[in-house]
Amino acid sequence: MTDDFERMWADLAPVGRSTSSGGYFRQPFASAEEELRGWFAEQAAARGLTLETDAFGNQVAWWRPEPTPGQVEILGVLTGSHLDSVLDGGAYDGPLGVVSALAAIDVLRDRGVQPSRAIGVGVFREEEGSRFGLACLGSRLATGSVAWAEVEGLRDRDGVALGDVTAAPENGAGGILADVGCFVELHVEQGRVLVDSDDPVGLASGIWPHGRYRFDFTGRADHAGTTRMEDRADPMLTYAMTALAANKQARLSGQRATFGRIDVAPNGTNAVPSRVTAWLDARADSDEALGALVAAVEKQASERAGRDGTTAVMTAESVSGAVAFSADLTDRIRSTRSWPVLPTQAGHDAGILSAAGHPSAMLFVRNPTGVSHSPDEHAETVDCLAGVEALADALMELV
Ligand code: HGY
Ligand code: MN
Ligand code: MN
Repeated sequence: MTDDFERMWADLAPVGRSTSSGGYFRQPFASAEEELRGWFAEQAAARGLTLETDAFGNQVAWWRPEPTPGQVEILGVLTGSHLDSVLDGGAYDGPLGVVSALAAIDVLRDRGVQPSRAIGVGVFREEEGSRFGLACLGSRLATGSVAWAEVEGLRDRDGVALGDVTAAPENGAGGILADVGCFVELHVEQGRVLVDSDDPVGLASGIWPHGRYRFDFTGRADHAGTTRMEDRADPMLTYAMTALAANKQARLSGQRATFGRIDVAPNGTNAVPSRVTAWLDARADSDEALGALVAAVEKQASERAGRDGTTAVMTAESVSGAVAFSADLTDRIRSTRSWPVLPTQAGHDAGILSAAGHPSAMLFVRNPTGVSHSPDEHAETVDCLAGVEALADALMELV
């Protein structure tokens, strides 16, 4: 199994990798991600799995057992994750779940397992929302959590509309998840709980509610030299004070707030900008706390704008409510090994499927750096292999 895992991992390592940072650029509907999806199709074919692909490009490769006469067919177990990355992302966030799922099927076959129900390996597209802004776009569409009409107009940074690069997937009875009974996603841990434990693997209790909010700060373009400070309407100042306020609010309330993306117009060195657009990523340990955090930041942005003679408008672009994973499914997996259970502040397709009514659970693999959404994200091969065994044990328990 080790060779198998390492060979697949070596296949993926160079795809979409930056030669300068060592990070990954695997945005959906672009060449690196398309190459990965082609690789997945080859791996599925090599295992005799039946590959289904919806119009959006979500993929599920099925291992369907021979039907037993008279046996009532039960919905399948889905595993897998995503292959797209954030900008300059790590190697493990997403792909580890896909490679581990394929390796786990190999382990089950080595063990001579004849599953009583189908096992699917899923690859959801645009999980990161790094191109079109909405997190878990592929799984939201596949579950019908969002309608195509709501998203086909989403545009990337170059102004390309989603509807111009792909089509609407079916969902419901004709969709790619029609045969899915439950979902077990394996993912690299994005945090440092396991690194301090003796366990290479953990289980997720749930996902914090989180969202992405666009702030449009509008001011008045002017000369950087000839305009007196008191005569300015500078949106960069309003943005800067808002970023400080968000950081303070989150620290004081024990939540998370990040401004990681900003766009300035006209972005000149010797001009007061006319507009600053900035995106807040906010996360909190309850829906109420998230609402309170975002409302406080919005209020302080407006107040600051009033003082600066600018305007500040906030638009929610992507919101995911609190997720509590299936206790039954998690307990059944824990019956194979009493892995520690930990919360996560990172969003996942398993959260979308759970919210859409598919019982879901997550396995985490130890990340010694605890770092993610960065080239520094890491997992030791020995821990990855422990993750494959844990996933194989979980699938055996479920099929
Ligand atoms: O942003 C997230 O939480 C996830 O990594 N997509
Ligand atoms: Mn991920
Ligand atoms: Mn991620």
